[in-house]
Amino acid sequence: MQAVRRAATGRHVHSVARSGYPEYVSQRQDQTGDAVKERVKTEKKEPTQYKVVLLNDDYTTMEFVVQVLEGVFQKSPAEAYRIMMHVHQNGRGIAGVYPWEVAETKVETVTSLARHAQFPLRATIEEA
Ligand code: TYC
Repeated sequence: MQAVRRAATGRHVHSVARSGYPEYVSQRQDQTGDAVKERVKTEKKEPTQYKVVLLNDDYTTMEFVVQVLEGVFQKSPAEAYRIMMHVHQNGRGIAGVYPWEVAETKVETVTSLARHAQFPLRATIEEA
């Protein structure tokens, strides 16, 4: 019994029966002549990766956001500018995807840098 699993919650997992045919192939005959019924499992799995999402505001300078993206999220100057403009125009954007504890630390670092610079810049964590 094999299973093709995807990380994250509530997604379909297609298991493969002993016949070698995936169970989502409806009514295929296996080697003993038995029909294989359609069965699509939905498993709940804890995500292993988390998105750090940067939020737009009207006061943080574009330069500061670019500095944060370069310094905290290890983006190149061009990529940092691209992400900053995406957040500016769309209200939010992904700064990076990390394991939980790394994502948490990045958010704390952004919040701390922003507070010291007296900007309201915020970052949040979402399931990847
Ligand atoms: N909207 C800000 C400005 O016009 C720039 C900005 C971009 C702020 C991204 C926050 O996450 C942000 N100065």
